[in-house]
Amino acid sequence: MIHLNQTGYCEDMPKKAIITGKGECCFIVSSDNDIVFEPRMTEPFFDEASGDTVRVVDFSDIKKTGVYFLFADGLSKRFLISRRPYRSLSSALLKGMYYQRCGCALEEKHAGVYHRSICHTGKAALEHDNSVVIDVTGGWHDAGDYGRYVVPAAVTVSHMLYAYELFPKAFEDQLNIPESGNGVPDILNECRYEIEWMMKMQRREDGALYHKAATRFFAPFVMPEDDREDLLLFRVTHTSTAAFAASLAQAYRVYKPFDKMFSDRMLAASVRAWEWLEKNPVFEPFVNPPNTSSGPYGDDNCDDEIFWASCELFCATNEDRYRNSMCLLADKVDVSKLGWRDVGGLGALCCLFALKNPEKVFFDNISGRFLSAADKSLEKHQKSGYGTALDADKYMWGSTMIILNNAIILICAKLLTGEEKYQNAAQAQFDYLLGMNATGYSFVTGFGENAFRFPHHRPSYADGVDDPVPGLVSGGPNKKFPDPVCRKLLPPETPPAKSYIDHTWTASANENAIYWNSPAIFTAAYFDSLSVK
Ligand code: 9MR
Ligand code: ZN
Repeated sequence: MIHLNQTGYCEDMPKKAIITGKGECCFIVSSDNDIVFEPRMTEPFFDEASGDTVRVVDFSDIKKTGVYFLFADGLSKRFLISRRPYRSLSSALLKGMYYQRCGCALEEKHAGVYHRSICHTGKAALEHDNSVVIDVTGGWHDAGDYGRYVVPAAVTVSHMLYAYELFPKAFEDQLNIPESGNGVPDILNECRYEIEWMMKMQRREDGALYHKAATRFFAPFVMPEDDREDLLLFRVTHTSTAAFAASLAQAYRVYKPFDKMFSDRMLAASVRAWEWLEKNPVFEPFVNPPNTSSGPYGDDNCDDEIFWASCELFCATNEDRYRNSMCLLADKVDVSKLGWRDVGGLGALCCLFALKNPEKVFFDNISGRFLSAADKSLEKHQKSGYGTALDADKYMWGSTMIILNNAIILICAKLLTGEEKYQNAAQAQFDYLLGMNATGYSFVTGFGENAFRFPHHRPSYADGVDDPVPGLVSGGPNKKFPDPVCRKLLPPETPPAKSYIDHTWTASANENAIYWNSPAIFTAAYFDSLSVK
């Protein structure tokens, strides 16, 4: 088999593919037969996560743009080299967020064949006290389901805002979403749609955040507008209040040049959330109440969320109360985690890239620990046959997220140190997403010759359109919790990196989620920004 980046390679960047055969007759031909090239190839070596014996083929020396074919062992794969290969991918991943919008119709002029009517417009009643009824219209559907959850929402927005802050050149105002052309980059227009919803999830009386808005049970596989069950609101939580405080304080800084009033409103909301946390120090982890089944997003530790909020609020206000909390918690949290449960890495991004004049000792502490995490990812990358920075025993629900979050860490390590090795390792994670992985699938709908086609995504299933909604990222291989369909179709000895089938009924291996799209947006924006000269 030949596994490569099915979206393409950038003319002046490294280019690698993986082959699992003997590598006999391995050569590359351009489609016009102009170039015939014999690539370098490593000795075969064993890849634990996939059980494959692989060779890495390196054709970085080909720099001429065009269509090529890689031949090896009697097989061939087509690929592209171009000047700006990731521009449309980066846009599509962002547009993928637009397709997740709730509480508005997706009009044909923006959504094409994926247009649909307005959904989930009813008010939501508090699950344990139906005298509380509020309007929580808007935001993005979390994933293939229609729940809307504050913690993953905040994390997603933050990934996207950091992508914008660090690589503004990759973002334009022409995505063809309703706000396009308003003079604000569309990534900020899209995030604002989520932020406005998050602000509705803040309890008016005291600034705490309701954990989520969802129907009692996951909806059947119908279009969102046909999901007519009552909406419920779930109790306020510390994790959602802190993650909200953090992401809104970040958003305050990002939107300030575009809309001062909106920006001030976000800071005020963020401070109110923080003040609730101060007054309510007793942390109670969230569990789904009995007889409900939407995403739990439970978490038994809130230090990392509070650390993140302290960093962003300190950055926004320069006030001691946030600084003290930030310094107090810094050593208690893992500063390299960017997922929905562990968010210390988002606080680290704030310290490393946004804080003005951080104290040297503090900065060195965070950057030292951050870079040592990057080095661990780098080692994993070097050890892996496919170059994937993920240990064989870590292929679990949403493995793509861990891989892409490692790409973010590696990219940031490149930004901090200037060292190419980090960028090259990050690229292997990006190549993984786009097909250079043991399954041979590209994990972005609509991108690649062998892109996955059957996401566990209700609209893609129910809309009557053949192709899935484009620009969605799959959760990827999951050795740990395969759904019945995986257990039935995959032999038990299937290696972790191959524990995947492109099938609608595998929530644990083939769903999409907003916080899997967002690190892909970050990574694509970085690689795209390298080709904007
Ligand atoms: O991404 C979440 C994963 O880490 C958890 O193991 C899993 C089970 O709780 O839930 C995943 O999140 C899902 C959420 O609960 C509901 N919406 C879809 C999410 C992606 O599958
Ligand atoms: Zn909806």
